[in-house]
Amino acid sequence: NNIPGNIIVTGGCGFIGSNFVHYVVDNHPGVHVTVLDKLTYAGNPENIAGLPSDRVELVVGDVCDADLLDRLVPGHDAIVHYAAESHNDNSIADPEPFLRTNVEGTFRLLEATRKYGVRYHHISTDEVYGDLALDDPARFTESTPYHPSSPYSSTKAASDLLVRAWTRTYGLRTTISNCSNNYGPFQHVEKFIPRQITNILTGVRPKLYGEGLNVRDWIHTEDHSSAVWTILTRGRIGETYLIGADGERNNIAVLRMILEMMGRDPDDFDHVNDRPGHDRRYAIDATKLRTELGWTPSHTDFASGLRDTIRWYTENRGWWETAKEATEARYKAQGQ
Ligand code: NAD
Ligand code: TDX
Repeated sequence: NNIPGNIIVTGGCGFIGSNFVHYVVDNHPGVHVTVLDKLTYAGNPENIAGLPSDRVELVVGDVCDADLLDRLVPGHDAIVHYAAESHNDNSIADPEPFLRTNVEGTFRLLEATRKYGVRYHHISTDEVYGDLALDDPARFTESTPYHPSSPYSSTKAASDLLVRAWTRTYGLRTTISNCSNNYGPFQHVEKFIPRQITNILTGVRPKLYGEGLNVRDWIHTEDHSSAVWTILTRGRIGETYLIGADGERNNIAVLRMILEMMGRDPDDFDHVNDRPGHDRRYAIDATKLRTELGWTPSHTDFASGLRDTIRWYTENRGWWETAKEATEARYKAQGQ
C-alpha cells in the first residue's frame, strides 16, 4: 500500500470531488486533504462544511494559476484532479471555459507534478470513448479507441492524452480513471436525475430529451470514490482503469422510476429538444479494476440509491433552490 499523507483534491467542492473528500476523511484518518477549488457556479463550500479543520483545508483558486500551484503543491504527496467544467449542455452553449479549465488546467497540474515529483491521479469519463449503438453488445474497455462527441468530452479526452504524454515523456507517476455516469446527493440540479427530482418538487413537468432511449451506465458516487482511492493507493503507475458498476438504463426508464417513486403518473413529463450530437449509449466493462485491484461496488441496488437521492433533495431544498432558478433559465433559452 502506498497511502499518501497529504493530498490535494482539485474540484473538492463539486459533486464527486466533495464525496471523495468525505470518503477520505471518514475512512483514512492519517490523511490530510487540501481542496483546491475555484468555486464556479458548480462549486459549493457547503459540500465539505463541518469536516474537521485539522484534516481538510479549502484553498479557493484556479487550477490554471501556475503561481498558486508553485506555492501549494510542495509539501504534498499526491494530486487527485477532479476539477472540470462538467456539463455537456453548457459545453454546447459556450465551449470556451471547457478548453481553459479542462485542457489548460490539466496542463498546469501536470507541469506542477513534473516540477515537484508528486503522484498524480486523473479523473476522467467514459464519454472520451464516444458512444455505442443501442443494439451493440459491446462495452468500453481500457483499449477502446478515443472518439469523443461533444465539446465537453473532447476536452476531457484531450486532458487524458496530455496525462499519457507527460507520463511517457517525463516519467511522471500517474494513473487515470474513466468513470460512468454518477448519481447521488449533492449533484448539481443541471444534471439529469437531480433536474427531474427538483422539477417535480417545484411543480414543473420533467423534461426528457428526444425519445429518451439513450442509455447511461449509472454508478453511485460513493462507489466512484472507493474506486478512486483503490487506484490512487494500489493502481499500477502509468495505467488507466475504467470504473463502472453494471448500471445500464435508458433515460425514459429512469425518469419513470423517479415519477413513480414520487407518487406521480409515469407519463407526466414533456419531451423537449434533443441535445445536439446526443451520445446514444455508454457502457463500462470494469473487469480490470475488479480483478487486478479487487474493487467491488457496494451500492448495487439502483432503486434504493435513487430513493435515497430523492429523499435527500426533498429534505435539502435550501442547498439547491437558488441554483435551480438560474439553471432553468439557461435551459429555457435552449428550448430544453
Ligand atoms: P461538478 O461540476 O459538480 O464540480 C466541478 C468542481 O470543479 C466545482 O467545485 C468547481 O468549482 C470546480 N472547478 C471548476 N473549474 C475550476 C478551476 N478552473 N479551478 C479549480 N476548480 C474548478 O463536477 P462533477 O460532476 O463532480 O465531476 C467531477 C469530475 O468527475 C470531472 O472531472 C468530471 O469530468 C468527472 N466525471 C464526472 C462524471 C459524472 O457523472 N458527473 C462521470 C465521470 C467523470
Ligand atoms: O433534462 C435533461 N433531460 C434529459 O433527457 C437532462 C439534463 C439530460 N437528459 C439526458 C441526456 C443524457 O442522455 O439524460 C442523460 C444524462 O444527462 P446528463 O446528466 O447531462 O449526463 P451526461 O451528458 O450523460 O454526462 C454525465 O456523465 C458523464 C456527466 O454530466 C459528465 O460530467 C460525465 O463525464
